[in-house]
Amino acid sequence: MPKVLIIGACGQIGSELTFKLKDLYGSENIIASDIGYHNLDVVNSGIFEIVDAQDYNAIKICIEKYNIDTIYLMAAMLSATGEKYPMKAWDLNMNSLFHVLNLAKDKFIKHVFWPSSIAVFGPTTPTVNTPQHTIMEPTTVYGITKQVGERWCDYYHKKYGVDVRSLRYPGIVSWKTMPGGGTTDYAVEIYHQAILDKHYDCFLSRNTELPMMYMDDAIDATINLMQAPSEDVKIRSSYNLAAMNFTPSSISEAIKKHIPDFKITYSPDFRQQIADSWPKSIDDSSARTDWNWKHKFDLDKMTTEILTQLRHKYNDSKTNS
Ligand code: AKB
Repeated sequence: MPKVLIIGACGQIGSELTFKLKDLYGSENIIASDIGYHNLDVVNSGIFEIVDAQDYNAIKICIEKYNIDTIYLMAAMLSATGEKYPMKAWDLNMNSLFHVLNLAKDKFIKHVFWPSSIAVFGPTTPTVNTPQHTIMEPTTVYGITKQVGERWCDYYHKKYGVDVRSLRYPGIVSWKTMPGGGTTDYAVEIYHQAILDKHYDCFLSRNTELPMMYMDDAIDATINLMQAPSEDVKIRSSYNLAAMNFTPSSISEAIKKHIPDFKITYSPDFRQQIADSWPKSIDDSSARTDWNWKHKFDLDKMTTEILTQLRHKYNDSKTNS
C-alpha cells in the first residue's frame, strides 16, 4: 500500500481525491492536509494535518511522521484569483511545487502527482483539438505557473529521475465541494442556482466553449495515471486530458431537460478574457494511447447525476433544519 500525503485536501479536487484514495488504500494510509480546517467532511474522515504548502519543513515533518512515499500536491491559486494576486499566485504555485520536487529528488518521497491545466495554453495556441505539443503562450499568472511548473517536472524527471506525473485538467465540474477562484467555476455554480433559484447569471458569454470534465472522470484519470507502470508514462511534463466541451448555452439546455423553467442570463466580466485565451477542445490521444485513458461522462450524463445529487443534498438540509 502506498502511504499518501494530500496537500490541499480540503479543496474541490483534493477532497474527492482524498475520499477515493481512502476507499482504495485504506483510511490509515491516507494523510489529508491543508492550511486550515476548511472542509469538515475531509477533516473528520480520518488522519488530518495542518500543512502550509509553502512550508518545506512542515511537509518534511509530515513525511517523516507518517512514512509517506507519495504526495498529491493539490494546493494552488487558480486563474481568476491569480489575476487579483499575481505575486501570491506565483509564490504559492511555484514554492509548493519546488518543495515537493526537492523532497523527491532528495529521496524523502518516491512519487509525486502535480496537476497542470488547460491554462498553460494561450491565445496563440490552436484552439480546436489542441495538440499535446504546441505553442504555449499563457496570458494568466496561473497559466504561467503551470507552464513553468511543467518544464520543472520534466527537468526533475530527466535530470534526477524523480517520478513526477501530471495532467492538464480541463474545467472540473462537481457537486460536493465548490471550486474557488477559477474561470470554469460557472459550470459548478449553475447547477446549484438551477436547483435553488431556477436562474443563473453567468459571468461568461453564451457561446464561450471550453474543455470540461466531470469530477469522477478527473479522479479516475489521476489514479490511473499514478497506477500506470513507469514505462507507460512517456510524458513527464503533463498530459492533455479531455472528456467533453460545452458552452454556457449548451449546459443551460442540458439543465432545461430536467428543469424546463430554468433561465440563464449573461453578464461577462474579467474572466471572459481568460476563457477566450483557452482552447475550445483538447486532443488527449497521448493519454488514451500511453495509459489507456477513457472518460465515462458526457454533458447529459453529468447533468442528470449532478442534479439528482444536489436535489438530495438540498432536500436533506431542508429536512434537517
Ligand atoms: C480555472 O478555471 O482556473 C481552473 C482551470 C481550468 O485550471 N478550473
